[in-house]
Amino acid sequence: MALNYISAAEAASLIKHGYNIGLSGFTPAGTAKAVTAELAKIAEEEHAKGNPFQIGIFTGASTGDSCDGVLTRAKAIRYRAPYTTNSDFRKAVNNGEIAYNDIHLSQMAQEVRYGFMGKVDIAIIEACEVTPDGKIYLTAAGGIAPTVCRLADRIIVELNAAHSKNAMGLHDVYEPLDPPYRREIPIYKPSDRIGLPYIQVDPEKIVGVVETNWPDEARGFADADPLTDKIGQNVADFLAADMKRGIIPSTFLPLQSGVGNIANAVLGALGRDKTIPAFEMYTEVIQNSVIGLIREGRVKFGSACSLTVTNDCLEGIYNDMDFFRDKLVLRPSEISNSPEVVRRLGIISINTAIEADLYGNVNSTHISGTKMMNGIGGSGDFTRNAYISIFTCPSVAKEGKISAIVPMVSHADHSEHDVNIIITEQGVADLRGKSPKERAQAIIENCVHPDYKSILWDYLKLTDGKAQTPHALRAALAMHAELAKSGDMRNVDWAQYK
Ligand code: 0RQ
Repeated sequence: MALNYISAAEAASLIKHGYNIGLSGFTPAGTAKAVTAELAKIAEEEHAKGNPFQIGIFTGASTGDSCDGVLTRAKAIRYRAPYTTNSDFRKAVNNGEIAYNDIHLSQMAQEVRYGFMGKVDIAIIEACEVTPDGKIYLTAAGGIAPTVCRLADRIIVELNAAHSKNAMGLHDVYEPLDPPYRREIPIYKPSDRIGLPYIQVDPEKIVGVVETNWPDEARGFADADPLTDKIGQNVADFLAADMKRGIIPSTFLPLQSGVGNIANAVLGALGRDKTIPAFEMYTEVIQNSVIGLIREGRVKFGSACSLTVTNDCLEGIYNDMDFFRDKLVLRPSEISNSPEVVRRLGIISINTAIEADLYGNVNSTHISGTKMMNGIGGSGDFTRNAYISIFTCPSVAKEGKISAIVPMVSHADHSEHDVNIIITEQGVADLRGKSPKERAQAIIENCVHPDYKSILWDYLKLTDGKAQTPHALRAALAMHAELAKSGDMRNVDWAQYK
């Protein structure tokens, strides 16, 4: 069957008010761009005519501005899942304008398959190649593309020349069976390949191929600074010490690392610490720093869902595929983040917290308990199942007005049962094998900023100190209330809670 080449505007016109669209991509890598940008224009035109026009978006993780950004500004999104980082979307969500379902990334594809979020009307898939017999070769991310391709009534392919055809072969496309007859995902080491290098679809479902030349919209990250460097060094020193005393095998264990400046600094420090042997990554996002470490031989293999790298870095990979082909694999998010595989491989997970409490509960998503920041992303997939789960964060935010360590988290994403280690620039709190009261002591002594140490010790004095998890309930969120009142948690006055 011949492929039907159409414009982005023609493709967008196939999407109607009330539809759910399923997108390729994971972070701005590999996501649809041209059709969603045209769709925003249609929404604005319809709204100008007084007609409703809103859709549901199912995708792998965050997207770029040409998807979440333009569609949010056009007020075209009714519902969206999962993770996003777009600031306009964030504002709209916190204004109550969009229904945002923030779920674990490993669960997104299966929850769409189970029908929890409704039907997928149209899939929009970015590809570097598509064949008349229905083979779609993805670009820089796996995401939920295989699932939405299979479930959607119709598929639009964005054939993006900004991604080299050298990307063919990077992917390992595999969709697990659904319960009750689910089998194990047969990945026994990060480099195992278990699927196909393309998505096979019924060619009849491909209603249009849109040719584009639109680079990914991945953000660059700020250079490391003394604070992120110190956090990174603390992580590297902690892992090296754990290896020295035999808790981590001398061959080391595969690493997962979150996204952002701290993650980059952590990887930089691990790369430099030659007491740690060259290691593997089984992670969701590969950033520039990992590509550098692969080139240097410090990272032996990288398994991920996306290459969330700057465009010059991506071009470097595509131009050097002979080198990278046996050192990288991209997987769908339900495989890259699979709890089963994470536990089997013994992953060391490293993610960033917004705040943590005295007992080791972590908030990754909500500012002061109510306002969505980004979402849980894959942090829960890895943390709950890791060999060692680590959270990092600066000890204070906003010039010291906010302590990242609080008596009780204002929103809980990762519970005390899942969090092993908390690391700030101040030091390392090793919570493994400790009771809640011992954990509180370790966290205050090692992680809290000097401005807040006595404040948190004084909080504990408000409790009887005997209970399994001592709390003074009326005062547990007083530091957050103080922030809302005076703009500075340091002004909290415990006297009124005695
Ligand atoms: O504010 O942007 O105004 O400067 O939050 O904080 O320190 O720059 O750190 O960019 O790494 O983001 C947890 C949000 C950290 C992120 C979070 C303010 C702070 C700053 C950003 P400004 P930093 P980061 C992989 C795994 C959840 C998902 C996850 C995240 C801004 O890492 O979304 O782990 N993680 N996914 O000032 C008020 C506090 C604050 C605070 C920080 N306690 N109160 N504001 N900030 N702490 C990714 C995927 O899954 C794809």
